[in-house]
Amino acid sequence: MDLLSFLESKGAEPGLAKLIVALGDACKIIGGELRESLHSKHLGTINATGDDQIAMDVRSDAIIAEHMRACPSVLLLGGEEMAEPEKVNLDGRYSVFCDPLDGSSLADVNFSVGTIAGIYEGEVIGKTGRDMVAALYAVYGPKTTLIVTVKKGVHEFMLIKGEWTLIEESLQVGEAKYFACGNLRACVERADYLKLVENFILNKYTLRYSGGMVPDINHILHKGGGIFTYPGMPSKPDGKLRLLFECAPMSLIMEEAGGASSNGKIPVLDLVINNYEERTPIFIGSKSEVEKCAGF
Ligand code: FDP
Repeated sequence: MDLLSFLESKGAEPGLAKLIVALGDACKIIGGELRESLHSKHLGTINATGDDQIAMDVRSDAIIAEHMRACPSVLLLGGEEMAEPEKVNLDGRYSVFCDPLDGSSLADVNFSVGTIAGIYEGEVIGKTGRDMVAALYAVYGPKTTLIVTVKKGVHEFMLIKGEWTLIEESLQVGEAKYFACGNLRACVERADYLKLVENFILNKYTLRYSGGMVPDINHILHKGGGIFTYPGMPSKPDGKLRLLFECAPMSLIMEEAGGASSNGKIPVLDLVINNYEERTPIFIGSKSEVEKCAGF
């Protein structure tokens, strides 16, 4: 089944369904350009939210923006490469927050990278991740895939002969002993994180960590469980990962698949959005593993 028919069958409002299809079209182009161009060199520039940029970051941002500007239902477009969200259509219904190329520091070594997006009705300040109406991520690996939720489960499409084709319905996250611990540098500043990591090792968990949030979380979804962590530390209390266009959409997808996500105290989806760039620590994956992390 193609993406539009599938979204309609899940009851997605027509403007939302078309918006997701437009994001899917943008991801097709980003995936194609990643495969066939040499855009992974560092530019020596820093983006609006403080990261080093490669040419493909800038290009991916332009591809997403072009597709969103052509979509009448988009009100606001914000994301990793933009200082302030752009007002796209004053009578648009949805705000889209997007990380056009997550994990771009891995592009030069040919690891999997991805695009993440969260979609809200209206403005987002003062709302929480629970107000999202849909979230998705694309994975650019040996296969190009798209994981989507319109809050009716989590479903996977694969790019086959240029079309997004449904390959798996209702992905489920239960329990599995895989760990992906980001920001291990935090162990130097906080003994609790070192103890948590030691607990995974001593309990014979299998390490599966790529350094890219998208493939690391995709691993949990496909192996039916596990945990991804990126804590804060005294010198950087909120960690690195952005709430609006990394942690919130991934948390919606994880909860919809039966998993959980926390900042160590409360569910990431319950965090109130105060500004467009805010960051949050994150512990995401199997329910019992997220509880274990909070305990530590
Ligand atoms: P990247 O900087 O390569 O874009 O937020 C982006 C992210 O990658 C995540 O995909 C990844 O999990 C994390 O940063 C890795 O951070 P460290 O460089 O601190 O390990």
